[in-house]
Amino acid sequence: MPASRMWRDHELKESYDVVIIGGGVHGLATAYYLTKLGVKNIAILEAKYIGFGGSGRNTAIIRSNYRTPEGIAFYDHSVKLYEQLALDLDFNVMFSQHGHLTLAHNERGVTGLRERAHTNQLMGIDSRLIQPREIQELCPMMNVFGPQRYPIQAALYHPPGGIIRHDAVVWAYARGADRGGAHVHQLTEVNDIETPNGAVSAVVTNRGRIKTGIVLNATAGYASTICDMVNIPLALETHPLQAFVSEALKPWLHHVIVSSTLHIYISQSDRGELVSGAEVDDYLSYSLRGTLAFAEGGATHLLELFPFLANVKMLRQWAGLCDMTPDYSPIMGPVDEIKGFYITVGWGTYGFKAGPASGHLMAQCIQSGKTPKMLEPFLNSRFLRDQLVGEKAAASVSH
Ligand code: PYC
Repeated sequence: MPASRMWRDHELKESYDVVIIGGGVHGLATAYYLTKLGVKNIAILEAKYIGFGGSGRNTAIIRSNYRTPEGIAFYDHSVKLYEQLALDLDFNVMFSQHGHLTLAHNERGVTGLRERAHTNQLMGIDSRLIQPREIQELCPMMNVFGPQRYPIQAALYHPPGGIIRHDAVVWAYARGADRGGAHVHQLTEVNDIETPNGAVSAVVTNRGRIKTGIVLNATAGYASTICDMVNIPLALETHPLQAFVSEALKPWLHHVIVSSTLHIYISQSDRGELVSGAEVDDYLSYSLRGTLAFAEGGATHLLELFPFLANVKMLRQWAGLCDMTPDYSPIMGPVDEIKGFYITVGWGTYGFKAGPASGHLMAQCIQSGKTPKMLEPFLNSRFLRDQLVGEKAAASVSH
């Protein structure tokens, strides 16, 4: 008997109650949680294939050790949903909570991490400042005490942080949404959104027109292109973020290691590959190509922390698109200008870890028509109110 497909193909229906643009973790999670709330007539439109965008191009780091109380509460909600996800979706998403270490190499860095540790602890998050001796115990292979340009002074240790298998997550959400009745439409590109009288009425795609009263923009890279269709400017810039992966090694790295001074983060996957990345490219671009400059810079910084990796081979390199907002926080919720138009965008370099929380809360928002409390700080209107949610210092690698 042929194996059954994880989700089915469908003809495009003439109308759906909800149309979700973007078949990444955010769109699929929203669809899945909507079906659990009883909303079944949903289309998820993906221009390429499921997980083609940021969901297939990230380094799959999960954590909640953010800086602001709003950010911490939100990402903690996501970690908790991730902890239950394999059970909830009946699919092994390979969540490995082996701990997350953010290194500080100077006094200002230590102060920043201490502040974060205190706020994390006040919010009930397992997160604390540790000294070089404990860092060395946790990661014996790291160059903690040897000669270095930027000696390690302390680290923020976050035991529940870790890594997950990103494609397992998107496939499992797609299957869950499909089983709940949602239609997953790949290779379906949105060309226009009709909004007569200030309310969503239809979405025009390369496969035809769909009548609908509710649209969710859950795209990355093209978030502003979709919002332009309804004349809503977004406060974001799109930058590529690159990463690379090494040949498989025996397991030796049992934590996620991040250094913003060295602009590097690294973890070891269950297959033994080292997965590493840096800060976003400093130019605006939609290019998905890797650069030699990034590979050289990343390798150089990595060798400062782990000199023994000098002869390890890099297998492949890639780039994804990151929509960076001024405060390094996402933009979620309904928009004031257009009835029935919702967004979950601006996910910068922190989108994958947030997928379950954004999906869960956006589904509640759409189903009830009311913005959940946890989403309120992230509304698009915060830029007009000048109430930013400053998370730049807690982005894994920020300049
Ligand atoms: O925010 O944890 C993070 C992250 C890791 C890689 C890019 N962003």
